[in-house]
Amino acid sequence: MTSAVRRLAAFGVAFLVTLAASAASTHVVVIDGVRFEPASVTVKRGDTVVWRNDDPFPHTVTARGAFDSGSIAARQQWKYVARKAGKFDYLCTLHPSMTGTLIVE
Ligand SMILES: [Cu+2]
Repeated sequence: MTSAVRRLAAFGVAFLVTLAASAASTHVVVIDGVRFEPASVTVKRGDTVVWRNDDPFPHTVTARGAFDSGSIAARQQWKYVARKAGKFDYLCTLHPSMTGTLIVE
C-alpha cells in the first residue's frame, strides 16, 4: 500500500467509528391496555421515539406546546424525532388518565 492509500484507509475507519458513536437510536413506547409502556423514557437529542398503538382503538401522544401526534389509529404508530432537550410530560387527550414522560438529554 502506498502511504496515500494507508492514510485514506485510516480516515475511512475513523469516519466509521465516528458514525457509529453518533448514531441515533430508536426507542419504542407500546400503548396497550390504555397505558404507555414504559411510562417514562429517557433519550438523547436526535433519537427517534416510536409510539406503537397495540390497542384496538385510537390514542394520542400530546405534550402541549411541544409535540402532538393527533389520533393514532388502532394498530398504527407515530414517530417523533426528539430534537429539543427537556422533560416533557404528555398524555392521551382521548383518555387523560393516560400519562407519560419523555426526557430528552
Ligand atoms: Cu388514549
